[in-house]
Amino acid sequence: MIKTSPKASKKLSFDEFKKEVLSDYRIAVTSRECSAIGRREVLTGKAKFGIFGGGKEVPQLAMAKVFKKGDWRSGYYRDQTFMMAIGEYSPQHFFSSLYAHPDINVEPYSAGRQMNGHFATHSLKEDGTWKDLTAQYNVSSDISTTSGQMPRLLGLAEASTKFRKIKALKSKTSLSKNGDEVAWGTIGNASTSEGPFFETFNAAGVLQVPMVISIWDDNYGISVPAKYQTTKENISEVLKGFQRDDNNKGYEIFVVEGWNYTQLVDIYSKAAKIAREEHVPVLIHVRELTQPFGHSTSGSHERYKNKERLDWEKEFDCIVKMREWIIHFELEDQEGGHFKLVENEQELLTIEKEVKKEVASARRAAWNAYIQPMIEERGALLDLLSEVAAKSEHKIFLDKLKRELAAFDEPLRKNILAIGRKSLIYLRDENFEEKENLQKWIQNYRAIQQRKYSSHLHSELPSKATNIKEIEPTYDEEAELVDARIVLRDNFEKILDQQEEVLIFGEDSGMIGDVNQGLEGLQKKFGEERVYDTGIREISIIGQGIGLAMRGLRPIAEIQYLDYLFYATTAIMDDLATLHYRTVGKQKAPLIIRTRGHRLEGIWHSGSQMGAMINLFRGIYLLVPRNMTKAAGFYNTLLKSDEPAIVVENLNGYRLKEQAPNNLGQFTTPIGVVETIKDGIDITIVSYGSTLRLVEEASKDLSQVDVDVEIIDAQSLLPFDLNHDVLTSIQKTNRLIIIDEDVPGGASAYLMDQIVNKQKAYYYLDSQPTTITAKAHRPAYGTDGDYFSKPSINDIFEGVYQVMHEADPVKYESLY
Ligand SMILES: Cc1ncc(C[n+]2csc(CCOP(=O)(O)OP(=O)(O)O)c2C)c(N)n1
Ligand SMILES: [Mg+2]
Repeated sequence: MIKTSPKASKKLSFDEFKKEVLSDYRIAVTSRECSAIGRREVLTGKAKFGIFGGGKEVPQLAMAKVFKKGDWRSGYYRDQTFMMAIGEYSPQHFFSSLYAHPDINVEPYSAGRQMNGHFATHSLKEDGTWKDLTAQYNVSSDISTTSGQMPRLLGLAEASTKFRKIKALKSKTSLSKNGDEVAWGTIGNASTSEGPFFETFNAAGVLQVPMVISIWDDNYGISVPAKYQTTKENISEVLKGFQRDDNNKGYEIFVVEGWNYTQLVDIYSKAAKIAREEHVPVLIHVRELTQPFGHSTSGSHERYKNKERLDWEKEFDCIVKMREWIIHFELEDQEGGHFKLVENEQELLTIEKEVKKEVASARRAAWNAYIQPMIEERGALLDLLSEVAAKSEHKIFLDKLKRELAAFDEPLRKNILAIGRKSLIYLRDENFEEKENLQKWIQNYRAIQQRKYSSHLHSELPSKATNIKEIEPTYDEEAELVDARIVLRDNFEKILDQQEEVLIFGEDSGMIGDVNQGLEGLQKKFGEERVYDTGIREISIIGQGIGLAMRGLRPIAEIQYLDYLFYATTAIMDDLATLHYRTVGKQKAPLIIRTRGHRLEGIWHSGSQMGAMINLFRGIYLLVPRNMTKAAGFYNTLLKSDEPAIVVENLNGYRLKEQAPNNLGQFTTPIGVVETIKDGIDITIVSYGSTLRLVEEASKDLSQVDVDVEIIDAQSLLPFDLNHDVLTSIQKTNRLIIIDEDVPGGASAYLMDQIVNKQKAYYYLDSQPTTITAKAHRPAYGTDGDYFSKPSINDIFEGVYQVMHEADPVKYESLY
């Protein structure tokens, strides 16, 4: 006889309790049945890959009970039972995502852009504005990288502390209710070996944010057991030092067996209360979980688990244990009343049978919804091909293609388009109306289908950042020349004044106002909640920013030097850059990353790896202002819109003099627009950032020898020159040279491709387009190290002069 208190938080009548337990059991069994049938779908070829939540069902039921509307989850691919328990994942959703159904209304997590098991809810309305996030469950979109969910979790939790502590944010009641929201993280035991886990864990302890991290511990990471993953083979043992005590803030840590339903319910309810009320982070180490289907459909666990382990997993399977508990549960009250959850096993067998039927019919419905449109589309193409074949001299080949297409039992769009496109090859020497109809159909079909896979890399709304028009800085008549950092600082002051949801943080950003004093005095004026220092932990600074931005705040996360941005590469590349794309615009994180780069000193502070950023960070704007007024204008533009961006300030530009504008916080620098900073007729030079100062110097020397250069500041690398102004310049000069401080083949190769291929400048070039870049190695330290590593004024002069010499060797005689 078990004497138990089934629900710690509220007293339920036994009938209610029984109903809740049996409903939980039904969800667990449904989830398991989906996994089993899902695996079969992959093995029989209907889906490509499957990763499931088998063996982790019961603790997720407990987590779902205390997950409230307004709360956030940042988890991983094992959480299907949790998603079902909060009502955001039906068996039909399960199969739609397994088949990769490319419609966001059918597969609401990513419209099939991600593998199954990657969840999300919708934060945004059709017009891109926030839904009432406090009235819904919030699931931040998952990514596949192990522990990649951790940095973002920090920001999701920190947002609650901001909403609780910053008075001006109290009115934003559709984003938060007094910061009562908890951010729930889930992670596999092996993934806790990753750096982002430890970094985030420490940061959350420092920040004291309402975060509950659950570790689903099945003792393995694919085939590698805990022995090779975790010191002492026990992550909560290792993390014991984080436990809070009477004298020190820290974590509350719980350890629980993952098959023990009642204990799990009890512990999750305690954890939620601590995090929600006290804003203290909590760790729940859920041990003794299993993986009955192995890691994924890519292999079987019999290969690496011995018989003893496999037998243990069968016995301690959390659903098996929950089932036993339900059957054996008996309760006696003080009046001698006798209560049972089920009269006999048959009741559970009935549930299990019903579930099997439901899952089977959900599978059929999902498959039909997925395949039916494609069968119809194939029909349309077959009809067109028949009409064309009837008139074509190549009927025999077209009939063969038709037979090929008709033979697919389950045609995919790839099969349909491949046949359609191939047919045009046979028809290339014929012209008649039916062929035109076929061509139009193929082009139209292709455009419609392409969008399903390629839309929403950036905002597609009228408010998108590239639509923000330029407002030029204005100046008093007697405007003084000031250190450029003052322009930046005074503009940030205006921003903080105007927009209460703006927060600025990073290493040394708080008390001293950043290492270059661009935030000097602003913490004092706006308080520690809005302008603040962080630990030295780049990936979680970015994660903090992503999470804060996903909850409706406007963070500016500072990375002290561009060279150190790469510590945060995965958070930027895998999470931030893909968020809008992978949710088809249903979630956004308009994070502004502020950093400083280009020329300073040596290997670690030169910050010119633009080519790497351009290639890795598609989905984020990459802005390279040449001075601080331009930089300030970019911040203003970005805050008038809502998309993520990186702004690279010039490391050696803070003490140069600039005029102080009088419309601070107002003027904007347009995104995707170049600026011609010197007119000329002989050659177009495209450059950006602090290199431009050298180009301007060299241009003076060049004018002495009768070379009149046109200088264009790219300003914005992603996107670059949307108006094709560089092309217009080349139409005049017929020559092009691209100059930057990146490695050869870095950003200069990207700019060359944009100008010569995309803008089709090759039509107008009379000379070979060339580049002047830094050397392939990292820049050496010191004045001479710089001179021999990066383009100098001499290099620029000679590079440009060489082009002119080749064009007119008589006028421009060889220098050497
Ligand atoms: C950064 C990264 N490295 C490796 C992988 C490949 N991978 C996917 S899941 C996994 C094991 C994760 O194990 P664990 O964290 O214990 O979670 P479980 O699958 O056991 O629930 C690995 C190595 C990945 N997705 N991301
Ligand atoms: Mg594991």
